[in-house]
Amino acid sequence: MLKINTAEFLQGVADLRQLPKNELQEILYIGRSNVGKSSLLNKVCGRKSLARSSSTPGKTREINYYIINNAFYFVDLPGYGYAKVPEQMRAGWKRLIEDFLKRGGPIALAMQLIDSRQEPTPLDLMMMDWLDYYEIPYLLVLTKADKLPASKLTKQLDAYKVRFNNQLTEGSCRGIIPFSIMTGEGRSDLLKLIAVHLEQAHHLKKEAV
Ligand SMILES: Nc1nc2c(ncn2[C@@H]2O[C@H](COP(=O)(O)OP(=O)(O)O)[C@@H](O)[C@H]2O)c(=O)[nH]1
Ligand SMILES: [Mg+2]
Repeated sequence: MLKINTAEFLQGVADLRQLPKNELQEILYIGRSNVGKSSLLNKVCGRKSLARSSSTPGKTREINYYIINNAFYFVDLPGYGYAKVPEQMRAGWKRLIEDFLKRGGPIALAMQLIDSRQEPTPLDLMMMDWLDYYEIPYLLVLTKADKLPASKLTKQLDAYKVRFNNQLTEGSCRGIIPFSIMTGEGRSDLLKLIAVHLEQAHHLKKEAV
């Protein structure tokens, strides 16, 4: 299992020309505002306030880079789906995210976060389509799992597995993981899967040389 020794905020990127010069493997975090992205990042890193939680949802439009163990990046993509965001800003978000995904950077794994109590939104589905299209391996992380009784969570997990069977078998979805910052559920699974995908990406890179 991956052990996180150091985790530091590196920089915000509002424009792809500002990407870090030092290219390292990336683990992406994606989801709508308020889905629990900052909370999950902090929990995974075992830190209280590494990821800055914005008081105005939808305002953080930058791609935030964190450097982990001085070896790879956690990349927090700007949250989406906040109703009050002007259309022009939304178009900017879409362009930034798609350009980012298709730049062919060393993305080892993406986490697509969805609230365990809810259905995926049209933007969640669009993101998953992009991840499949660009063949970026991803996990569906069902957040706030503590807010559902165990039986309902199991049902919801089964429903997601049925609904996204195609993505799981033919697309690039590598699993569906319930997660909670309250109980710690899902944390060790995520750390294991991050380690596996960093290792795989490392081997792929070696083969390409
Ligand atoms: N009960 C519970 N609340 C959570 C969990 N994860 C996040 N939250 C709460 O959901 C709200 C939004 O979380 P935040 O991490 O700021 O979401 P973000 O906008 O996606 O970064 C906050 O009030 C969190 O405390 C969880 O696993 N369980
Ligand atoms: Mg946040």
